[in-house]
Amino acid sequence: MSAPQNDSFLLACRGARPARTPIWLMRQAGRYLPEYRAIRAKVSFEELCRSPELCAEVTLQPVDILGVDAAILFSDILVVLDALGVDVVFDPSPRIAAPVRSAADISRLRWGDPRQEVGYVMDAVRACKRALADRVPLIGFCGAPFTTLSYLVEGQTSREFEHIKGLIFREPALFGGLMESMTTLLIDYLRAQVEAGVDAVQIFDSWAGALGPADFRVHVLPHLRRLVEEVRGAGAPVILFVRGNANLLADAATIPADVIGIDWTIDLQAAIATVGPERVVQGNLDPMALLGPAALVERRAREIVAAGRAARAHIFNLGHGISRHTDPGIAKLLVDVVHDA
Ligand code: 1CP
Repeated sequence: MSAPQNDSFLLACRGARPARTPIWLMRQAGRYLPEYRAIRAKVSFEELCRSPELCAEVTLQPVDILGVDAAILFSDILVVLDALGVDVVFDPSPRIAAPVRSAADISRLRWGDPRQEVGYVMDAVRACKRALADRVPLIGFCGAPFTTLSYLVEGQTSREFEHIKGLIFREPALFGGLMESMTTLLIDYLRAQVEAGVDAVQIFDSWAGALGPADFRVHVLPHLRRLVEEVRGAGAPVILFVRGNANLLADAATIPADVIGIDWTIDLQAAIATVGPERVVQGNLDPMALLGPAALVERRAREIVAAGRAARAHIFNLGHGISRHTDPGIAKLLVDVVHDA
């Protein structure tokens, strides 16, 4: 496979400092773009995820409209649950009619081969690569084991995580077995994405912050470590994004991910001091800052680029997904400012 013409993102993943700071935005394809809404007016989210050509079209939208330095595959962290025989509907937030909470529920899960059960994701990867024609690299992704299981066990987005934390504290061995199986599935799933052509992968532990540091270390970290180590063996750089509790960062950084994602709840400078200046970092503008005026966006962006110079390399991103209330013009301004800084 030939190398992308714009390789600034991959250079930074590998620890080099390209001439311009590379930038992409978490959830960069989505509802804030009128072009995305136009496609969603015609097909449901579920149909979109299962249509490789439409996935490629929305994956490329932010590349064309904003000029970002990487594309991220259009999909969702929960489509992999197809491999378990679990139905998810998007309303637009995910809902699972039959959450998995007991040993009996767990024993009914199917653990199919993601290459077969979610083969449409790998078809979408190939369609994206064809459509990108090596303009920028393509990022694949999955939810981390804990975040993926939080939806499976809670049945929806949760505030308190009472069911999954109940499982951890009541039946730690049962939870550990479930994490083990989910980790194995996600290793296969990311390896299949790499084989289909993605140039890098990001693991989203969006809800790890629901746990305190001691529980994160015991119940989550060993599985995340195995996931990252085994996926790195497939040859693509791995970005690890653990969101929501800056106190987890020091532990997360003990995992040999190529890039450590930083959320917006910590100053980038402090995050770099925590993970060490030899690591590559990605982040970390508060996505809601994009709801402010252009001058504020420009000032904050320049501050983050300046702070990022203390790291071995820095990939600019938001500290979480872009808000659907974002003006695409402001998102474009952000990309231009980062490239110019
Ligand atoms: O079209 C629609 O209105 C559906 C909304 C939507 C979209 C656009 C959902 C449902 N998922 C997605 C796409 C998506 N999800 C992408 C690809 C787009 C891109 O990045 O350009 C990615 C990477 C995700 C990942 C994802 N889904 C995460 C991890 C990232 C994060 O935000 O922390 C999570 C937690 C989900 C679950 C999910 N799926 C959809 C929504 C609205 C959510 C979040 C709901 C919640 O907060 O629980």
